Amino acid sequence: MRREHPSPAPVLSPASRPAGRAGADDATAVAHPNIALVKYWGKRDERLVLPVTSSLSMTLDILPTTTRVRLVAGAGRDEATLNGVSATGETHRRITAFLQLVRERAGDGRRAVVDSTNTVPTGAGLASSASGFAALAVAAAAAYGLDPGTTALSRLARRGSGSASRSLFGGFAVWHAGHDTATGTVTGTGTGTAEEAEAEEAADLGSYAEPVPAAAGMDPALVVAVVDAGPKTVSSREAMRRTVSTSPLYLPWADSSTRDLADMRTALRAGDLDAVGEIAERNALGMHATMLAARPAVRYLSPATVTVLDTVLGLRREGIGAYATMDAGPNVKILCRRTDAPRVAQALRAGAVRGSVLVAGPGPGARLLGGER
Ligand code: 2P0
Repeated sequence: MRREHPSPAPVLSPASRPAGRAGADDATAVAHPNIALVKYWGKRDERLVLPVTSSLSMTLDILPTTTRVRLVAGAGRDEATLNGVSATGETHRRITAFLQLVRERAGDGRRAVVDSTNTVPTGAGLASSASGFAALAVAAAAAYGLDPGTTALSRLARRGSGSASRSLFGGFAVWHAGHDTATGTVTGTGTGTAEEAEAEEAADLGSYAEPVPAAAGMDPALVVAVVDAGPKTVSSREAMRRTVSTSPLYLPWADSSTRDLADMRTALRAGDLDAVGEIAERNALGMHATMLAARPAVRYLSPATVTVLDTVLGLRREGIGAYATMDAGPNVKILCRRTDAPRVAQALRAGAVRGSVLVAGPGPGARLLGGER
């Protein structure tokens, strides 16, 4: 793994190290963010976090999240801190709801204390829910004594945040939507019959991530251009919901995304980085088009984003294979060959990007610190 930008190893003082065995009541895990090359945009079931389409990502070797879960006998509620700050409101609600799932599976009602640390540069504006819920899934499962295997952990992480299912794995990972068509049936809401519960369980079982084979010689890098570190005005959860329910472009994109995924797998197997980049760029631009057509429109891309897109086009005209992808925000991630990453980073710094420019390579999957994963 490369370290062009130092990837801080998760630092735990000896006193804070967990015992490192399943069911130790105290476990710490580390997970890295991932960037989708074929995007997840839209749920067919909000409660189970089942996506409309399958997606495919690269896990990064920078910006890990380290999360410790300690079980506390007799506590009345879960406590959580993120970078030392107490979680409140929606953030606390999501963490507690997630821990509740783990408690139900473990048959252990004890509440937990969660301490999570991101190494994202302050205000870098990069999503941390993927690495955050992946690390929480691994640490909480170990603390509560569950050892379900990586596929089930991926399904569990999905319930916290869809993209977290992919951060269980290193390198490239595909998250299966879990049904055959982009416009699959919406599953039940959990309030219905035994048949509905059975259908829900089947849908849940079918939606997980797994590693995707890629040719060894490809050597990709993702150059992250932070053009705006501010908070987003519309959450990705709300933006997805609005896009699915109001955008006339949503279903055509979902349909084309299914083809993009098949093409992407072929390009990765062949080690064809230019094809990988072209597919990733068209898939991301299409996703943003669906949002622009939502009512009211969701527009994450800023003038600075468009300037970076021009820089990327300029690099391509010079013969450098550089391809852009954007998520629920204005920042741009540029896929290129590792050998071209310094040139790409330099072009970005010379151009529009006033914020940080980070260079990432393929990173590792989530793991428990202390031995067993
Ligand atoms: C992705 N994004 O595939 C897409 C592309 C943003 C744009 O996954 O509602 O935080 O928690 O399942 O995973 C961001 O959405 O959403 C995301 P929830 P999540 O990476």
